[in-house]
Amino acid sequence: MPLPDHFLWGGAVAANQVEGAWREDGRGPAVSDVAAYKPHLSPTEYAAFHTWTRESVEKAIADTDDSRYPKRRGIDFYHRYPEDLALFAEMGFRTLRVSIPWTRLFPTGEETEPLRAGIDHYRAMFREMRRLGIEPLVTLSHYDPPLHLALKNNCWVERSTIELFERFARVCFSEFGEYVKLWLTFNEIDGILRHPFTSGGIIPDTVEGSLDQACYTALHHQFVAGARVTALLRELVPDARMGCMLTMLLTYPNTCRPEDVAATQLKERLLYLCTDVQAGGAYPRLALRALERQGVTVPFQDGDEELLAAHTADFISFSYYNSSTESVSPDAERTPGNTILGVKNPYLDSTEWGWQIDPVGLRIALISLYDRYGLPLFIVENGLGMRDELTADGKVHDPYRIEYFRAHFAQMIQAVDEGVDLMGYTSWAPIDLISSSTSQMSKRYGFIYVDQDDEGNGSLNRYRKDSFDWYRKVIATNGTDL
Ligand code: BGP
Repeated sequence: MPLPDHFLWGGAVAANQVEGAWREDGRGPAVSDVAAYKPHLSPTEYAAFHTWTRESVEKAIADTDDSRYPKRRGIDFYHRYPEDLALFAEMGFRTLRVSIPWTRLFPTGEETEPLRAGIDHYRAMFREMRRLGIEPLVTLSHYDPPLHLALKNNCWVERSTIELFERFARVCFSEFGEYVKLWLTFNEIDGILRHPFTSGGIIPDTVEGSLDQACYTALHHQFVAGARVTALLRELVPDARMGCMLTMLLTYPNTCRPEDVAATQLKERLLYLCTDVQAGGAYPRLALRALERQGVTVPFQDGDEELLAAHTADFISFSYYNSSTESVSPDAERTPGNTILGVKNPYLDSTEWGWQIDPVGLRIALISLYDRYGLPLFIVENGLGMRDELTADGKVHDPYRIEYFRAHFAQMIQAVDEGVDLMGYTSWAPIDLISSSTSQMSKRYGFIYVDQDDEGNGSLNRYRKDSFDWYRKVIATNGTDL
């Protein structure tokens, strides 16, 4: 049996998509609080960064009609976490990935003292997870930089944000380190290049100079911050481990035309830029040259290179939802998918949101990453967003979801059998939540159904879907019975 006994099965959520209670216990506004649900926009249009302007952000924050901003209400996990954790424990979870919003501890990001209420809340939650035998896996930054810093100076574009973030991380490690031994720095750190506002607190129309330059500057600051908090974790919680986190956007050449292969290679080089820095400890020469050719300079300061080399990640985590296809031909048929426009792959089916389902791609991703870095891997997001139907007798029949996971698990197990060192797997998401890219509730991922619609109507009651029992069985048999 390839999966080790200690394999960490579980699920993953992000605070800004589940917690709600956005004004409670002194929490300050985060960029996620201004994400409105806009039914008339397609997912790709919605997620496109250019929809954020200073005017739209200020208008949204002044808008007191919370019903238009689903991430402000989430699924009320802030209050209902004991019930939800109990359901996860019932499925046999050995781990749960959550995030701690910076603004629950430092409302603007600039305070010198953290909020006690925030600390107490997460201490209680992590204690409860431990009591249930669930190992917390905690992301420090998951698409929720403080809105104050975004409006003040485009947050991560400013180098001084590094110290502020370090202050936040120090509180997290000293207050929660007793319970939390697995940490991640930035969720999908590469996301800042595709959606700079939600990822980096960058408001495009307020950026001086090119947006590309601002994004790579911010990314560099996140790399430096990541290395600094990794050093801090080693000092404060020596038995803990720090992971980096990448959006594993696997790309195939559309044809064997050499130009398609070359274009794919370039895409791949930029894809691995983040893990090369965070896990490998340095910017690769070819990627630096590619940036230079784009007119982008990395804002190195004295000591940065040594710091990045000294404090690399202990493991590599990643999200994997779909693959895309690269073509240089203008006639190739394009398909929308998670803000990335790729070319339609005729061998794969897509979801309603244009995400191409590719289980074999998961094996390819695992092998590529392990081959390149030789570090332990952790799949921290993978799942299927679909519309589900709650029947009158409180059931949700979701064979499509079981089929999706079954196919992905088979490939994952095969990769482990081929020699990949895989620490665990957390599904996105074990419970229905607000979609990151579209702010929809109706794009559902969970094994647990949450009674709430896109407008926020519903009892918020939780229901076990058919996939709930199936996943429980998979965990109980450590993947032998799919
Ligand atoms: C990842 C994010 C998650 C999550 C997931 C699904 O990019 O890290 O926060 O939401 O995508 O995306 P969506 O909610 O847009 O379907």
